[in-house]
Amino acid sequence: MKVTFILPAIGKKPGEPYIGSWKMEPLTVGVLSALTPPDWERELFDDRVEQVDYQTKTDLVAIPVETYTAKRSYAIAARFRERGIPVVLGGYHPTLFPEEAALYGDCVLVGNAEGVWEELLADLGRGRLAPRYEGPRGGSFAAPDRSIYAGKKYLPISLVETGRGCGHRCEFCAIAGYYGCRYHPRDPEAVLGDLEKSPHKYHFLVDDNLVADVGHAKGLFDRMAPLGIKWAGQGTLSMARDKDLLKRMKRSGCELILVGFESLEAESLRQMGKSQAGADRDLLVERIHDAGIGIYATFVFGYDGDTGDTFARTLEFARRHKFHTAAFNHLLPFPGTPLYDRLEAEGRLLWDRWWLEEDYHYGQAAFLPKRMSPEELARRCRESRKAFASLPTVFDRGLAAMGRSSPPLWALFWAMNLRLGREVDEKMDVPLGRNLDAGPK
Ligand code: B12
Ligand code: SF4
Repeated sequence: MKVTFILPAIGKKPGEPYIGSWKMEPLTVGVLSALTPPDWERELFDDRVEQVDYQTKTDLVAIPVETYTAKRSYAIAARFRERGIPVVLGGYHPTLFPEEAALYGDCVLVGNAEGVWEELLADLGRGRLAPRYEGPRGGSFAAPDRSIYAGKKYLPISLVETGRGCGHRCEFCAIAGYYGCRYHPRDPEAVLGDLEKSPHKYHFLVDDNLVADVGHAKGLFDRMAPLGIKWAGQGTLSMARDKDLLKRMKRSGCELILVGFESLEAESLRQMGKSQAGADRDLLVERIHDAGIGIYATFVFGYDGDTGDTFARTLEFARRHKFHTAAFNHLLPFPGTPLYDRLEAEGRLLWDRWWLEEDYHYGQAAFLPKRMSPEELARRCRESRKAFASLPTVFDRGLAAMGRSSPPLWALFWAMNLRLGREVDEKMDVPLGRNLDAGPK
């Protein structure tokens, strides 16, 4: 028996290559491959870096689906189903909106695959594939089979999990919906095993909130320190309330941490249910920088407290703290989140399913903001990104980065920032689900 994994891409501008900074190894597929019994043959087509072979001889096609890639996933699924090959859909989007996924696949796996994927394959072998399987939401973690990435041109960085989920309840967040606002730490021994086996020195610890359980995080960081690796991760600003945690993070190889500031507007923070920072925001930022860790700051615009002035204030904040890098995103209603339900109830969605719309482009607002038009929201986000990526700002931030960070972080700074402006142009206006079966990858 053979399973074909397909990692769908978002979309592409005609004749242009796919977005370079997104070409990371797909950890999801590594994990699914590890769970697949050894007597199964397996192959991977990564739509971001190669053409999908629709004629491949296989018994099952398995597609991880995110909301941004749903349209593309369904198109790929249709091509295989025409040939009578069963398709299973899983991941964030099918878990949060299984009713939709069920229309486009023969089978939907809701939740995590550990413990259920094996059962699904056995059922297929017996000719009894069920339309739906329910997996756990956190708890057990399989170590990835990285051999499935062989021959693909990915960025030289390994993705590793140290836990799943997050205890917070931010209104817009798909993680909160998927994991029911609970955090599930992974056994540190298993994390260390993954790190030791990984072929790269640089790692992205993919948890959405690495510091959700501070005790677990500290213990893990202490055990990582002797490995001599470098890593980047994601966590809430509250981590800086614990200086000891920051010290251990740095010692374990942390170079860069993505922090979701989301907003500087008190009303917007209240509305989104984000409570990890307030008046002490500046102090906490300085503490992270003083610990020798760079910050990838992310902001979201479009909440009801946001006005035109919010963008200027946020840009000033990002420039003043000379962040390593920053993202200025518009709010987006993902299905299965309280945000989506609220905007729908308020009649403010521009489309019921923006992710399937023929003309929807990356960077386009999908709802009616209260104090500006959808076009102004999208335009101002783009302008903020470009302003933060302008050369004078990059050099100003680069000098600060040199003073406060290690040589690897400084090198990373230039690698990321010198092409930041170009990257903004690359991503903006990419049409979802289009132009992927021809042209350069
Ligand atoms: C690493 C990462 C990236 C990397 C690239 C990842 C890659 N695919 O190569 C980068 C930085 C490029 C990236 C970019 C973006 N990302 Co991202 N990313 C992640 C992150 C942090 C980790 C993903 C991961 O490896 N998880 C570990 C694996 C093992 O877990 P898993 O995917 O959930 O898989 C398990 C189950 O869900 C299930 N499963 C999953 N798929 C399938 C499929 C089948 C067939 C089966 C049976 C089971 C199954 O089995 C697995 C084992 O249990 C997640 C958040 C997270 N912690 O998961 C966000 C996340 C997936 N990203 C998200 C988003 C929104 C984006 C961007 C759109 C951001 C932006 N505005 O630009 C882009 C889109 C990029 C794209 N799709 O091409 C959202 C998606 C939300 C949604 N509803 O779809 C997430 C959930 C973050 C969030 N907080 O909401 N991302
Ligand atoms: S803190 Fe981050 S991961 Fe946790 S619910 Fe909020 S946005 Fe999601």
